[in-house]
Amino acid sequence: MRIDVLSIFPEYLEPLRLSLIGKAVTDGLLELSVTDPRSFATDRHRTVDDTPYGGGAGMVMKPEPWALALESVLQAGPGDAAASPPVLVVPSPAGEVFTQDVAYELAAEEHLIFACGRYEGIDERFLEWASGEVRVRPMSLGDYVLNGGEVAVLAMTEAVTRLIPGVIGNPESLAEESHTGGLLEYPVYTKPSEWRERSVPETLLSGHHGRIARWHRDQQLERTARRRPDMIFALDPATLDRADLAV
Ligand code: 6GU
Repeated sequence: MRIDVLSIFPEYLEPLRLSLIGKAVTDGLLELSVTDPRSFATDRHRTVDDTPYGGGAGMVMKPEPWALALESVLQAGPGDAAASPPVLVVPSPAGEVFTQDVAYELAAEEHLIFACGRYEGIDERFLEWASGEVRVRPMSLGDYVLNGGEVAVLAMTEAVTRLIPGVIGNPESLAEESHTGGLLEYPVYTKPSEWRERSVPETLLSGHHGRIARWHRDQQLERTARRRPDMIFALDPATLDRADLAV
C-alpha cells in the first residue's frame, strides 16, 4: 500500500515513522510520503489560506495549492490504470464516522491519500474537482472538534495499516479485539494471581477452556451493555447463542 498525506504541517506526521507503522515502511509493506501544499503556492508569501466568502470566522484553505499537491502525488503514486482510482480521505468533523469497518475497507486499497485541512477547511471546489480524479471520503473520528486533520490522520493510518497482512506479527490478535464481532473486549489479567488483595477471577485459573470461553463472552456482553448500549442494539441476533440471552 502507498499512503500520501497532504499537510501544511508535515512535522506533525513525523510519528508515522515510529513503531509499527515505521517498521511496515522499513519492511516494504507500506510506502509513506508527506507533501506540503505550501510548496505549490506560487505567490511571494506562499499563501495557502484566505478569508471566507460570505464572511464568518477563521480562514479557508485556497484550492489551487491543494490541487497541485494532489496532482503531484497522483503522478508519483502506483498509478495502475487498470486499478480503481485512489481514495482521498478528508478528515473533517463533518465527515462520515470512521469505524473499524471503514478501517478494513481502506486497508484493502492500493493507494490512500489524506488531505489535512486546517482552520475552517478547504475550499469546496477543490473537493468537487478532486472527486473527478479520486474517490473522495470525508471522515470524522467522532463528535468533537480538532484544530486540523493531522491528529485524525495519525489515528486513521494506525487503524488502517495494522490491518495490512504482515504488519501485525500475530494475526489472531486482530480477530479477538474490540469492535470485531460487534462487542467490546473482555478484561484481561496476568501474574501475580493475587495483587493488593485483589484476585484474578477464579474461572480464568480453572484451566477449563469451555468455562473460560463462556466467561469471556459474558464479560464482553456485560461490558458492552454497560458502556455501549448502542452496540447491543446493533447486534445481529443470529450471532447470539442461548447462553448469551441469559446474561
Ligand atoms: Cl477527522 N478532523 C477534525 N478537524 N476534527 C475532528 C475530526 C476530524 N474528527 C473529529 N473531530
